[in-house]
Amino acid sequence: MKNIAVLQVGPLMPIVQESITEEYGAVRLPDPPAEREEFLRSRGGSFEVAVTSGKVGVGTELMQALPNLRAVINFGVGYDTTDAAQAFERGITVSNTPDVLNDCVADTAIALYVDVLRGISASDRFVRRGDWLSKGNFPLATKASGKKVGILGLGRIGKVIAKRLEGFDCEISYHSRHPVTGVSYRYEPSPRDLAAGCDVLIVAAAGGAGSAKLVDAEVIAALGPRGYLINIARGSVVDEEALVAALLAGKLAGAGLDVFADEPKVPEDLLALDNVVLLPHLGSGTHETRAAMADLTLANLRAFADNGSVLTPVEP
Ligand code: 8YV
Repeated sequence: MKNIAVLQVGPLMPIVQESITEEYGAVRLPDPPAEREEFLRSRGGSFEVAVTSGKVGVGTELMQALPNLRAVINFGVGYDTTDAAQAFERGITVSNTPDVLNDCVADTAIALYVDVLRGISASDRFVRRGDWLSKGNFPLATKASGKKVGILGLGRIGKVIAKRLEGFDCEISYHSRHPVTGVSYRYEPSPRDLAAGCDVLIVAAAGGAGSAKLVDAEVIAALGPRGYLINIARGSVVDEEALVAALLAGKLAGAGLDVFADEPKVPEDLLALDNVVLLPHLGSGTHETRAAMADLTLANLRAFADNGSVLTPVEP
């Protein structure tokens, strides 16, 4: 067993959990609040590395209760649940699992895109209800090819989504904090300008304080009643109340959502809407991609244990 004290924070894939327990004797942080508090009081100072997932993370208070923490190894590309600012201030290394999930998350964005515009899930329900027999043809939908698509956040995943949309002959524009070099897509100076100039807005920006409610009521209004919103990033990037209000009022044509503000809770009002496709945050959820994420998570932990640095660090 290697000589580094590892804390498991939250549930992990069985292969990751088994490996960190076998190789490092990792200890799981208790979930019940009273037990957790006592555990951290008596043992918090002993852990050097925390292994967690993007879903749970090492938040502000937990990080404070781990005074000798040197690394947070995060399963997932998103690390918005971890207090990265505190980590960087304290010189704590943070790693994530970039790139290995680009294909699957981009595929999910495209699946939502085609589904929402063409009404695939809605028409599946139509067939199952027997409406094809009793009501006749399914109503006409919206063409998916050749649309103007705006991508909010042209990072690793955003670029793969754009590449897939080129195959649909889409005209692609984007907004990121800075224009991205080496791409031919049109840069828009703000989320509002991006939304005003496209038919479909795809949210692919990282979560966290910097992107909170970047898609607000004004951006949704700019997208307009013929516009569609797809979100495969984080629920926090969209003002969910404004989104629901626009959909209920017919001020947005439809939405495809893999992520929500308070998962696994989904706004009740969306459940009855046929122009909305709702997924349970499954963007990276394939055997192949989760295995690759597990491998990278373990490789980061092993590299840190062996030489004090990780393979895919999060940059401050
Ligand atoms: C994971 C994700 O489901 O990588 C991410 O940021 O959102 C997903 O791939 C999640 O992080 C696992 O906790």
